[in-house]
Amino acid sequence: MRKDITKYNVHTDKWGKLVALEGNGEIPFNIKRVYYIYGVKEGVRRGFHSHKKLEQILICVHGSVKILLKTPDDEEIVTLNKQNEGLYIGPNVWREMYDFEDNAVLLVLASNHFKESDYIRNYDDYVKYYEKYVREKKQ
Ligand code: T46
Repeated sequence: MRKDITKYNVHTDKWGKLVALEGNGEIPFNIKRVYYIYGVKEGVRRGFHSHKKLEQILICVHGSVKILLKTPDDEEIVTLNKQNEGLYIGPNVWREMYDFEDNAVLLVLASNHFKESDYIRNYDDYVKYYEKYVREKKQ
């Protein structure tokens, strides 16, 4: 695993700054859903799941947040704190979001609609799923 961060073009003029993102353009999939997370209290950790198919781009449009990305082989922590940086998270990666700065807003662009059946919310189940369906494809 390696940080998969893209820096987006910022249109700056005397009136301020604007970032434009298009599905199958800056965003490497067709965007079917947008959601955002905010109002997260100090010390709260969210996530604790992986997705079987879903692809997402996470952008911290205000403040900062840390993202732990984990597979059975690898682990890394990414700090998101720039409005023009997007973190791609593909399928079968365990994620946890924490250290939300006060007033942080985490915007997420997703490749599909909300489907609880795409989530694996237990770490042991995730490892079993990974060993069964993911590892052999990587070899
Ligand atoms: C992810 C990380 C980065 C919906 O009804 N529709 C939605 O589109 C979403 C995303 C959530 N929900 C409901 C499901 C739960 O009752 O909102 C509640 C909170 O969702 P969850 O506990 O899954 O939130 P996080 O912050 O743990 O995870 C979310 C996304 O669910 C997940 O896909 O990758 O943000």
